[in-house]
Amino acid sequence: MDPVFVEIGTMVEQPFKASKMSSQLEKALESLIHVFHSYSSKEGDTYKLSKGELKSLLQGELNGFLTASKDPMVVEKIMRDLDANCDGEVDFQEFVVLVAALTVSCNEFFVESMKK
Ligand SMILES: [Ca+2]
Ligand SMILES: [Ca+2]
Repeated sequence: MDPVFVEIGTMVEQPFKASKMSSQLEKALESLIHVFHSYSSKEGDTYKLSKGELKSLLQGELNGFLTASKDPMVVEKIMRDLDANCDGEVDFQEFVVLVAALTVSCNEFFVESMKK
């Protein structure tokens, strides 16, 4: 693993174990984890999203984005894009790529709206 990530691991351990994740961003990270696991634990591997679980997560948590897409294959495409190691499931590390991409896009619209 990249050295900076190893360092982040040690930075996170103490506050996480002490349940001192209390800032707005820390809470956002925590809810990201909780949302992922509430869907990933429904069937098969507890720590990975099957295609069905990914679909429920998208429908339950990102329905606005999902319905904005006119593509009926959108779930399949997202699945294929996210499944970097091609094991047919989306683990947390693969999932955050989607979250990062959505966050970047949302921020672009946010910045745009601030200019007006
Ligand atoms: Ca699962
Ligand atoms: Ca995978």
